[in-house]
Amino acid sequence: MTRYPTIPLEQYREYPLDEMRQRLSEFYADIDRRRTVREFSARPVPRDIIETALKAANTAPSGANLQPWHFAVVSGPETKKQIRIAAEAEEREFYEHRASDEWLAALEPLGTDDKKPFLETAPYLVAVFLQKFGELPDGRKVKHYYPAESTGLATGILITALHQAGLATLTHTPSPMKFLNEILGRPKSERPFLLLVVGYPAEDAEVPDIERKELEEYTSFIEE
Ligand code: IYR
Repeated sequence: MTRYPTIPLEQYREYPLDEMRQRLSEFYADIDRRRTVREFSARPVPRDIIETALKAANTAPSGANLQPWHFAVVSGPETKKQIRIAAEAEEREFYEHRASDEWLAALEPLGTDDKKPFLETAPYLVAVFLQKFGELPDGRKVKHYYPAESTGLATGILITALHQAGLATLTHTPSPMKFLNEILGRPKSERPFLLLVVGYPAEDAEVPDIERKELEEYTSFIEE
């Protein structure tokens, strides 16, 4: 492989410190309002909004810049229904048999159960797939590096971009999610990573009154 040619870093912008603080505190105040929503409105969202958010997601850093993700964007009612039926079947198994008592206890405060009506109500379901391998135009396989980390980063940017646009999301993780490959026609080399439910919150949506950890609880600064 030959090296990429290099170009000057013209897109970088430095801000004076006061502006840096201002921008960051505005960003933090905004992202701090993000809540995972479980009740969605059926109001449509234009496709270009989703496309731009996906372009933002695709800027995520990735192992060897191989961009090891695929986003299958579902808006068709028939496909959403198939996904709901399959997800609810897995979830019934999960809540009734597979989940440990400890896991069920951790979920209890959230009040989640095996009913997933939002999978049909919300205008978009974005199924995020992690590609263990990529495929060259001639069919040869290319190994991907750090695909889980990379796809997680891309998904984080996607959620942030959609929040920035004023849309709500739910990171849904039916387990196992193999049914998504079948319904969405994705190859075996792709592992379903999560199902992102996207739309406006329902008018009467409520969220659990949770708290986030304090900075001191989740950070350590090593200054010598
Ligand atoms: N996948 C199940 C259970 C679930 C698991 C976790 I971890 C959550 O934060 C929430 C739910 C479901 O979607 O209900």
